[in-house]
Amino acid sequence: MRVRRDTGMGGRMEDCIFCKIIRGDIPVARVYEDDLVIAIEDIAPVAPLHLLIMPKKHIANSLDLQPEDDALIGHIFRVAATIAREKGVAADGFRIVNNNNAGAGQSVFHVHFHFLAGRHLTWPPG
Ligand code: IU
Repeated sequence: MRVRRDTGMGGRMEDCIFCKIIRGDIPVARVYEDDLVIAIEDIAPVAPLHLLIMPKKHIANSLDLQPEDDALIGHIFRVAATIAREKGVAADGFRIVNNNNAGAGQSVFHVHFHFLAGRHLTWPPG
């Protein structure tokens, strides 16, 4: 795989584990789904409610976003707010985290937003 250090780390969507989940090749329960995004439970939760909200479109990370993705990212934040209300965590607080590149902890190169709730979340994050 060609590594591009100035952008999201390339990678083919055929090999992308989140694309496989989105396509249904790997069966995973969907907490939320619409035409543009899915939300799933993280397999290694770090909070009582730890979801991953991701676009169905393969984008490696925020460095690869294009102007035409602006509405998509706004939509993801509104989906997060909807989920927060539906799960009853809106008032107590929730956090949205997007890691970009390995130095920030990104391990899956399909852009995704961690949705964390259900416990007191400290600041600054580690
Ligand atoms: P990161 O920000 O790229 O590190 O987040 C990737 C997350 O995806 C991480 O929290 C994993 O536990 C999670 N995850 C998952 O939920 N299911 C998977 O099949 C894989 C990773 I691979």
